[in-house]
Amino acid sequence: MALLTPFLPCFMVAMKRSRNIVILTGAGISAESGIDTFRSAGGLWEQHRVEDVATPEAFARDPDLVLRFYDMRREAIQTKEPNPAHLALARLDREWPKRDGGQVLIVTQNVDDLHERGGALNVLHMHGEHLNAWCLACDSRPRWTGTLIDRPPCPVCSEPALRPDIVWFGEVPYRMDEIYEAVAAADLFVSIGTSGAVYPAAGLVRTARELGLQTLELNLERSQGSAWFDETRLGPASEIVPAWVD
Ligand code: BJW
Repeated sequence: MALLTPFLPCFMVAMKRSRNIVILTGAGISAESGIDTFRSAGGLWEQHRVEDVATPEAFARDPDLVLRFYDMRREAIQTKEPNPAHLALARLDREWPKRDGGQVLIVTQNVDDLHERGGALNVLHMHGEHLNAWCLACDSRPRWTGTLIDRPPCPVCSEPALRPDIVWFGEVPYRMDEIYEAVAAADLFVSIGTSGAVYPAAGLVRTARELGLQTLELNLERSQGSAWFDETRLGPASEIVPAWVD
C-alpha cells in the first residue's frame, strides 16, 4: 500500500523521516464538505459579526441570538460528510503507528465531527465541539444534537443552563498543555486549512520551529504565519492532503 509514505520526494520537508506528527487543522479542511470557513468571502463572520456571537459577553447580552446561531450550525453540520482530506488523515492516523510506533495527533480548531466520522481516532478539539453542550450549573458536557434555544434541562443536573461547548474569544482553548507536550515530542508539524489569524493555535508553528520540528503548510492560500513553514503546498485540501498522505 502506498499509504503512509507522506514524505514523498516532492515534499522537501518529507525527506527527513518522522516518527511523531502533530497536525493542526482549520476550517479549510471542512470547506469542501460544505461548511463555510470563517474569514473567506461568504464566510460565517459576514452574516454574523464575530463579536455578536462568539464571545461570553455576547452570550450574556443576547443569549437568544447566540443560541439560535449555534442551533443553526449544529443542525447544518449533521448533514455534512467527511471529504477526501478527512479520510486521508484518518488513514494516516490509523496506519502510521503500525509502522514504527510513531504517533499522530490531529489538533483541530474545528467544532464539527468530520475527522471522527472520517475514521480518525486521535483527535483533540481545542475550540470545543458543536455536538456537546456545556452545563453552566454542573459543569458537565453532555453530547447534544438538538437545539438549545428553548433552554432544555441539563441531562445530568436538570438545570436549564446549557450553552454551546465552543471556545469563544477571550476563553482559554482546551487541552493546551497536551498540545504543547505533543508538539515538544514531535518531529513534524503540519498545518492544514487555517488562516493563522487566531491565537494560540496560530502560534503553534512558531513553537514547533523553535523546538526544531520540520514544518509543512497545506492550504488553499498562504496563512498569516506562512513564513514560519519550511514548505507550503497550495491547493484544495481534498487534493493536496491525500497527495501528501498517500
Ligand atoms: C482551504 C480551503 C480548501 C479555504 N482547502 N484550505 C491580539 C493579538 C494576538 C492574540 C489576540 C489579540 N487579541 C485577542 C487575542 C486572542 C484571541 C485572538 O486570537 N484573536 C485574534 C482575532 C487576533 N484568541 C482568543 O481569544 C483565544 N483564547 C486565548 O487566547 O486565550 C488566552 C490563551 C493564550 C495562550 C494560551 C492559552 C490561552 C480563543 C480563540 C477562540 C476561537 N474561537 C473561534 C470561534 C468559535 C465559534 C464558532 O465556531 O462559531 O474558532 S474563532 C474561529 O477562528 C473558530 C476557528 O476555529 C478559528 C480559526 O479559524 P480558521 O480555522 O483558521 O478559519 P479561517 O476562516 O480563518 O481560515 C480558513 C482557511 O482555510 C484559510 O487559510 C483558507 O485559505 C483555507 N481554505 N478553503 C484548503 N478547500
